[in-house]
Amino acid sequence: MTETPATAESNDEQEWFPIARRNLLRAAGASAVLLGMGAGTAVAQSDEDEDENGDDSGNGDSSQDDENGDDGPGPDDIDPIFGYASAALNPCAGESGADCFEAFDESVRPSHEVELHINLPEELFAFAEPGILTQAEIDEINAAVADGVVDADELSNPNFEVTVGPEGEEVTLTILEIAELLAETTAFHYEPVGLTVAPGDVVIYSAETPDHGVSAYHERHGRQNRVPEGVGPISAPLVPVGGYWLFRFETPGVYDFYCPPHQIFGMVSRVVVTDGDVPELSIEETGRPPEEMNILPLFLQGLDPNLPSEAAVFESEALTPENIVNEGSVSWETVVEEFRGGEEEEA
Ligand SMILES: [Cu+2]
Repeated sequence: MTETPATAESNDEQEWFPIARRNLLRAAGASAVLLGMGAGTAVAQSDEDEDENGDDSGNGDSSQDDENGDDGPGPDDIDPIFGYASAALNPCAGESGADCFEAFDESVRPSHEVELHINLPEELFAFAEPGILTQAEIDEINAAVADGVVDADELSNPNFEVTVGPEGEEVTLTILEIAELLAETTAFHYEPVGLTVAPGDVVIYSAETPDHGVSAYHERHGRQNRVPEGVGPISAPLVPVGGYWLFRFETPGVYDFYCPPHQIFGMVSRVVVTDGDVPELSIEETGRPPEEMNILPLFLQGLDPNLPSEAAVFESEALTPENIVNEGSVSWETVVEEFRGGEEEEA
């Protein structure tokens, strides 16, 4: 499923469209088959699956029998630490609707989705090369972008054109356009970044872009414990694009997660498991705390989209356990806007 405006995820769509499209088409076919069968006993199936009774839900290990994992998980397939990972068709990939959950066996059916995203406009990298922009231009662009809203009159020469690229493939943008691209950059994130679930609920994490994981802040990962007491060192493998990871939340409380490759860019998230009350956030000093710095500007040659660090994400008002419970889910956009607004007041 997806909920973000096309503009915010345009890079996702351009770069990953072929895969997302293929999954979408396959998912549509699979859903039609399942809906035709009716009943909640159906499991996610491949086109090749000849089972017309949809009764293989009782076979908990069916997915392990198929090297493509296309039969999907069955009962007991979600490990309390490692969840259930699949490189196979994700019925909830891309633009699928909420009925994608129906493709899963009832025993493991998710009731929430979190998407793993990268929104880094490709054009930006061409301009984020040494010697393309002067330090004065970079400083001015960063200042204009800091609050997330770029006005032409914040720039001394907004229509000045900058050209990059090899002969015949040049790209030209104005200073204003570069600033606008930077402001649209929301980089590496979970969507939603804050989520409330009930004990026993299954969450599906959908890899819309590559190289993401989901790991709990846990002492056995060398970090502060930021999960309820007794909860283990939860972690997903790197989830391949178009694939998914399922996790069942049982113990009430607040769970903080990071994406191992992208935590340094602020890619973290919080899940609150509750029957209705607002649980306390518990932090034990068992290891490293979340980083206070977002290093994305280092990768963009000083261009700074002003995004929160992992520590700043967790400190945001939008991600207090109380707000997450009140809202049900909190979008990354909300956290980014709060952070950029806060920076503006300080300036
Ligand atoms: Cu990531």
